[in-house]
Amino acid sequence: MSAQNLLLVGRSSSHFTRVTRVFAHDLGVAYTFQVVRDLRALESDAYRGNPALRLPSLVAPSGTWYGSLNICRELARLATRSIRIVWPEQLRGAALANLQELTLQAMSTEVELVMNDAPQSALATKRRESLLGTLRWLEQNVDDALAELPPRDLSYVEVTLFCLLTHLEFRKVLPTEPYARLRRFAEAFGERESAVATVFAFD
Ligand SMILES: N[C@@H](CCC(=O)N[C@@H](CS)C(=O)NCC(=O)O)C(=O)O
Repeated sequence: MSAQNLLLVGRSSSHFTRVTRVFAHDLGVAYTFQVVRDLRALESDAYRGNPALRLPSLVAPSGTWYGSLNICRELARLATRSIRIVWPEQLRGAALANLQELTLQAMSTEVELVMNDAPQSALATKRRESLLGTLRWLEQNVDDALAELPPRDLSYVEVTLFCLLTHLEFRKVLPTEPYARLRRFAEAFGERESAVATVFAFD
């Protein structure tokens, strides 16, 4: 698949976009990147038709795919490189499944906090508590949960967790210093070529 046939619509500062770029890199799938300039745009055209007004989207010969998991799956179908991927539905046991759920929820909570115009509101206070409680849970459970993953080259749960943790620092939403195990995980994962190639930046 040539870069001309695939258009990834997102932002270099977006953690959900980064998830898809890590997958594309590891899968060896080339794409053209189109930046969504205004995250507050109210027309779905700005997001390649996504009526939820969210990014990323992937415009492919098979159709336009909304959301990072859909996009990663389509990238895996398009790839000629064969790698072992662990998808969310393959996670066995509550610890790993909850790690995935809480990571994705924290990513969404973080988006809400970054976009929030009323940081002192009761809702924003609750969301920050939610994020703090989630990080405490992730810290306590990350090592045992990840130890249950089967042999793999890539897993959605690890990529999303890495993108969450690095984004918290990048957008200065919360410091990650108190979470030593999570930081160790992020440091180790951050050495991968695909992590180095997709470092957050403001477009
Ligand atoms: N479920 C979507 C969530 C995407 C999402 O929330 N993206 C953020 C940027 S990282 C966004 O579009 N935010 C705009 C908004 O919340 O209005 C996915 O997995 O890609």
